[in-house]
Amino acid sequence: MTNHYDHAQVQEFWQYVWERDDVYELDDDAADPTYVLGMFPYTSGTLHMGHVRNYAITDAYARYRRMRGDDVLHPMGWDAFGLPAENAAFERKTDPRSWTEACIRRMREELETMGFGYDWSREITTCEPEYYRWNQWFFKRFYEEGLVEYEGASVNWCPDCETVLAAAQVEEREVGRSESTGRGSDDAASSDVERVCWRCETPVGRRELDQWFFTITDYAEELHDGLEDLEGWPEGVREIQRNWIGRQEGARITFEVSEARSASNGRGEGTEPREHGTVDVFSTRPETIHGATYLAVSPGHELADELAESDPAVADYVEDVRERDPGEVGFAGVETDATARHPLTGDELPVYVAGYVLEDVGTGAVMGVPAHNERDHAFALEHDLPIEGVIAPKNASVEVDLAADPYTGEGILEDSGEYDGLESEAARDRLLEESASIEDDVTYRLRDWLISRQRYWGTPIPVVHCDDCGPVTVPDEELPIELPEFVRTTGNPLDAAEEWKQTTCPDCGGPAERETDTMDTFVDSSWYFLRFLSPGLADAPFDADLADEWLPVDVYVGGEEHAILHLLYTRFFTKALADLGLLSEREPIRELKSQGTVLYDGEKMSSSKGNVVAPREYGAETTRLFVLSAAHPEQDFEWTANNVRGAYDLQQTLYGMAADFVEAGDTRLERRPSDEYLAREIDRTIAAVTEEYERFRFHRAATEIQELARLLRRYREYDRPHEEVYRRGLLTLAALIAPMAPHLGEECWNKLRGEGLVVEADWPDPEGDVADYRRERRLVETTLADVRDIVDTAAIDDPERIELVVAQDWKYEVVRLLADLVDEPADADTGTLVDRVLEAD
Ligand code: ANZ
Ligand code: ZN
Repeated sequence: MTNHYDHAQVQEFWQYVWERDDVYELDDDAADPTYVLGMFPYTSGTLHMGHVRNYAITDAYARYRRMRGDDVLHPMGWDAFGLPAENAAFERKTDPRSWTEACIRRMREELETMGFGYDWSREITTCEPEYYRWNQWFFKRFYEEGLVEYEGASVNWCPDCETVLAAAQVEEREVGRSESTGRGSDDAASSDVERVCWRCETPVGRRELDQWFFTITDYAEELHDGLEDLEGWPEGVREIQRNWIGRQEGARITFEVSEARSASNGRGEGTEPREHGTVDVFSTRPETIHGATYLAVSPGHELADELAESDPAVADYVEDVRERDPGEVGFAGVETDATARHPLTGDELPVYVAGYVLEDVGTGAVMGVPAHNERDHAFALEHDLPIEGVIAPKNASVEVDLAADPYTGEGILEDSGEYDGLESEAARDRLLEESASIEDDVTYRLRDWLISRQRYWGTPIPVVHCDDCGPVTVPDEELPIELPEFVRTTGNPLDAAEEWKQTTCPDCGGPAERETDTMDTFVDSSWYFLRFLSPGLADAPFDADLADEWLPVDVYVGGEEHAILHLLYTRFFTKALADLGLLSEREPIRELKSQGTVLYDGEKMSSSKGNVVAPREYGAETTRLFVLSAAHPEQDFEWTANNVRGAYDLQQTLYGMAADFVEAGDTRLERRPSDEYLAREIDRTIAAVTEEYERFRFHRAATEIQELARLLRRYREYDRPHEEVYRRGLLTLAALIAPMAPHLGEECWNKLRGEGLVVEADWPDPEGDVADYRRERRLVETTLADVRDIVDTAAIDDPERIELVVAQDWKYEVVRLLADLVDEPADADTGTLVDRVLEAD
């Protein structure tokens, strides 16, 4: 075809028209818009293929919903705080704000070039005081609600980024044994993993610092149980969250502890036995209690603190462990002067302080059962503690050598007094019922959210430190606490901003210093979806009435790497805001789609790998169409020049067909069987594409559209097309492709109709009963396969079979194939055709 589609010009024109007509702007009085959101980009400088794919998906869906008649909220903003801006500023001798603003300008232009239909009137930028003041406001509300803690903690520290890292920002990396530090690690299993910073991959160390936390653990249960009902979320993401929250059912067992042995080992000062009250342990296997041969508390446990006061060995050990990486702690430990009374047997058990017992898991204390627990077994070997088996495998042929390995399975109790002979589960039930010292309990592995960052480019924490009053939050009227000017320095620039730092205490009026930590940027992204509702609101973070009507987000699309951090924090925020009475929803996102990776030569396409194919290289629309048609959104796919070309050709074809129809004008008016067939195929395609869009299967929608285009083309090549039927076919193609390729859709729509915008057009409706056509389609397919088979094998000596085929005479394709075979016009009478086919044999 001679009509060439000039994509650059077409794109520019329609983008201009959309903007002029504000077609993507949503009115505040929309009753219940469909909220479609792509995870907003971090302002790194340029869009990569992952962004393009992400936003092509949300855009196609948003456009589809708009054509279905929904009001659509499809906003965009900038996740603009964070360390890379600071690093870039440092390297380029600029400041984080200028750098970030330049990134935003560039990325916004790239998004506009792609023609994504955003309501830009709702654009938000997290590094603006109008935005981050609400982070500070939320911090204060959380503080008042008891959801904020300020605690000295041994924290993960990245020496390269010079900042604290949240647990979820520490990644484990396999290292070869030869590379291991060899610094006396006793733990063979863990010497193979190194804990590194998620951003710069520098090995992470420990530091003791006063830090701000959001107590997300208060919501552990709801965060866990709520996953069950998130039916619109991929099971993979739910499972990752479930594991991260780490719900464990078990029992809390109370031991009485006293310092009874101080006289005998000569380490303690006093000879009087000292009472230490009780220590609770958490166990998932309370029925092993008769096998407990010691009690161990973590170095951060209050009993360890108490004992350290009078016992230098304990003090030294506690100090030593604090400075170590958890992976290096191994099974070292120190025996204390204390003993614990076994709640059932009354035996006195030795009490250890041991680094393998984690401070914030369970109660921070364990009963050591070396016979049935891996870690306790390793500890017992190291410290020569007795190993007493109390669970025998049910299957007597299973060999158990407790000196070598623990038996960790369930089984039959032995050496457990009155519980002997019971199965594990029955024993658990009875113990819980009968022993006052054993209570049902659930623990979670989830840790509190450490939000303090010792960096400049983030939200200042709205607190001042007063010598007399301690940490005091800043009054609401003083918000936002804006960042001072950036200074180039190693460490935290806020520490160097003396003038900004010195202030007065809101409580006593005395001199005070501002908190110099800023908030983790995940605070910004935890609630940004709310700010889009009312981005300009000056006296509240969001409009509560709109939130009631417009939430939750109907569809949220982003990378699976956000399965924990962002998506968990967002859920936490929503629940906390609901409990503050600010929101009625308790879950932020109804349907979640995690999109797969775009690969290039088998590697992830990313700027750091230097293999990004610039979205512009093939024209924006080609890129969009390609990323959508290449694979299901959740699958990875390979970027190949060939397939990109395919997307480009499809545009040329569709445009060429529309232009040719308008220009050629060689249509006819009387209807033929082939027109009926085509009309049905148009209907069938509408129904099929609709269903594919509903399910986010854009790749299948594209295939259906392509097939209809092919059919229309053959129809056109074969005969003069029927004016009305053919026009409907072409308009249908324009409408169906428009969500994925809106510029092309507009151009074809405009050619065919001369007026109106396809973005504002109604989604096409089938004219007939589609259910039947689907069945017909299957029939046609088998029939066609038959005919091809006949043609291929020249097996045309079977008149009955041919007659069967041809009897369905509306099947234009069949008629045409047969006609081709015998060189007859396709509108020949089918009876004649059969005769001729048979004659030809
Ligand atoms: C006694 C026991 C006997 C346990 C037994 C297990 C098996 P897993 O094993 O991963 O499911 N635990 C409890 N608090 C801890 C802490 N703060 N630091 C380290 N370990 C801790 O986790 C459950 C088990 O982890 C608990 O059950 C406890 O050991 C240990 F045959 O108690 B168990
Ligand atoms: Zn004060």
